[in-house]
Amino acid sequence: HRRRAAMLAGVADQRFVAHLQPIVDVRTLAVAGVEALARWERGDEVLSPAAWLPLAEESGLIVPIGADMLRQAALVHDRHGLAVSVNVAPQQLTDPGFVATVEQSWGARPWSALTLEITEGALLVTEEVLPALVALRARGARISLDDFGTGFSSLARLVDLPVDELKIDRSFVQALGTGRGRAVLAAVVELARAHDLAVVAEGVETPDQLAALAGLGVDHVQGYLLGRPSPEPRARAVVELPE
Ligand code: G
Ligand code: G
Ligand code: MN
Ligand code: NA
Repeated sequence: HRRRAAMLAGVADQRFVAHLQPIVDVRTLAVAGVEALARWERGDEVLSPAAWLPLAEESGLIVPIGADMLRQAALVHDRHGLAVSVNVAPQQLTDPGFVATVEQSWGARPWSALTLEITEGALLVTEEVLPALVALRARGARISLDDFGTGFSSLARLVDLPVDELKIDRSFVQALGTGRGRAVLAAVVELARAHDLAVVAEGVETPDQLAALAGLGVDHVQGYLLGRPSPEPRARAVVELPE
């Protein structure tokens, strides 16, 4: 209860802060947008979701935390003109006020600059989450299937869902060193193409991974090689294109 009270106070004091990680065009390395990743700035500590997300979900506080992330995403768009991707928890999607919360946060901003990241698991657990996604997508928001490939679901089923983008989990990027890993990703990219889905690869840490992903034809890349999450977005990726 004490941890829950501390978390509630943190929400009220707006201590859950969006750190921003660049999402980069795989060919030009231009910054195409940023992912907002929540950090709890508690005293001198900066706590990653691993330290507090389970309790936030258990207590339901992920709903107001998520609403505050949407508020911050809109400010990021205003300040930097960037497209922003926001992680959305299943509990937010099933909350009756969610569509109105997103509409109020994003207001008259261009809807194509807002991407909502939903995990594959969340989307498949219950069809209950679909109406909110359909409504927000009709508004113009983009829907991204986060951690794609970790959910053991059939690809055929996934592409029938209301999604615009596949965000390939970093475990697949790590497997790129092997011929088999490369073949799996090639199949995913082909599937995405066939269904007009954009492809983002996350967890890109090495130049070899970046080159392989460019070769496979993904659209965007994200990872420590391109830039770590930080409170202020950077204007360009940290790596340089080879001459
Ligand atoms: O930023 P980091 O790698 O520590 O994130 C760890 C996990 O927490 C990731 O799965 C990420 O999707 C999740 N996460 C980060 N920010 C948010 C958020 O604002 N809302 C939700 N629901 N999950 C988030
Ligand atoms: O599940 P989701 O994709 O939202 O999680 C993003 C998480 O991955 C964030 O916690 C972020 O800090 C982390 N992350 C981002 N880039 C890298 C990377 O290159 N390597 C690793 N190991 N983690 C990363
Ligand atoms: Mn994400
Ligand atoms: Na992910």
